[in-house]
Amino acid sequence: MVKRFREPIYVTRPVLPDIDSVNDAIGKVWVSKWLTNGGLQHKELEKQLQNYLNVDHISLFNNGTLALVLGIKALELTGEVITTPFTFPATVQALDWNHLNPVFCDINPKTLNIDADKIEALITDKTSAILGVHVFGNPCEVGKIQQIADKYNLKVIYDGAHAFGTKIKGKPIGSFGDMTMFSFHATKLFNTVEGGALTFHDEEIGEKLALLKNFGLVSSESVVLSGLNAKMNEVQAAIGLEVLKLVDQERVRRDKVRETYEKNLADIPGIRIITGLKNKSSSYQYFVIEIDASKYGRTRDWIHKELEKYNVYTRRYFYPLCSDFHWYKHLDSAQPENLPQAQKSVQQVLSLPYYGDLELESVEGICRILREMHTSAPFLIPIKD
Ligand code: T4K
Repeated sequence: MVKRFREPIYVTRPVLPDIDSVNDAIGKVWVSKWLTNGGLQHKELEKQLQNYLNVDHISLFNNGTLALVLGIKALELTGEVITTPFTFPATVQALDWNHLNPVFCDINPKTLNIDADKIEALITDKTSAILGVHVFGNPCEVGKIQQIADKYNLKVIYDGAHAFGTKIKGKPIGSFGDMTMFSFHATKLFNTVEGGALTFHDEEIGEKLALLKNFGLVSSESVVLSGLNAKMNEVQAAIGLEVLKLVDQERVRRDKVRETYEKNLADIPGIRIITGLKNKSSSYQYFVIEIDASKYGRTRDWIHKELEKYNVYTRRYFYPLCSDFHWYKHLDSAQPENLPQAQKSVQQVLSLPYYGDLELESVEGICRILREMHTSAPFLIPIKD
């Protein structure tokens, strides 16, 4: 019999530097009396992240969503953008804010990313870009996507909110496509409390982004375009510099958590691990499984609810599908028969608790619960010796 955990176990916890180091970092900001609008902390974080992510250019923002909204604006897209329905609402909301129409493409059953083989059939004369998401840190098929984009002269943007530090065959994830967005929200591997960034190749885009995130001001009395306020402030940047010191160590700790889950879940029928990448190929952002109810004996939703009785709070990222939002439901590409894999995966996917501080004993406990739920499933006949 597995016991209920005394303290709640959440899907994730933020990476937190020691409070004294945070106080010292914020102290420097206070002494400078420079709190925002591109101060020293901002400059330093930008430099260190450009180096860490190994990218040509980077621009920091106050969150990932506004980074994506303004990145899309900077690329001057029009008409339709082909994207995935299996993502966080922010991905498609960034299109909405740019008055662009999403065209939903079904997903790959293994990676749960946009299915590169289904993109071409969705291209029309209104298509201006492909917006892929590296879901749970698993990379999209960047080669195939770029080939399609080159053939039809489309831009490629990646939502890499989950992909901090991932590499594809040694190449940094932020170097693919025209632009990649990263989220530095509290729940991300690297956080600045709230925050985000865009990485890109074109220096001119960098100049445009600098204007877009600062009201379009080219000088104190000259406004050249319609922008927003989307700047990262000095306190966020100062905290980010402290968190960045901990990221490599956090990756090692999360690798142990991943290993423990994998060892303990390996032989439970009906469970497939989606986020099994290791080392530099992994962002160590989430640990996600897929439940095949016909083999496991229980549905994903049943497990999700039942685990709460044990004080374990999993998440059904990304439920519901974006294509089911009431303002998209009428679109042709949003019809369930056009998205069979996404419709299936959205019923099966579950994010398990995952963070460096999670004790390995707790991971073993969660796996024991998952095993017991399977063995006690109603339709299963106990195997006799
Ligand atoms: N694109 C994609 C693919 C994304 O996943 C996201 C964000 C974005 C774009 C947009 O990026 P940002 O604009 O957010 O930078 C969370 C995050 O708020 C969101 O950033 C993230 N994706 C999404 C997948 O997850 P919720 O609604 O699940 O967060 P919440 O508050 O329920 O937190 C989850 C758990 O984390 C809590 O149960 C406990 C723990 N937690 C949370 C916070 C905020 C803490 O322990 N401490 C905390 O401070 O959205």
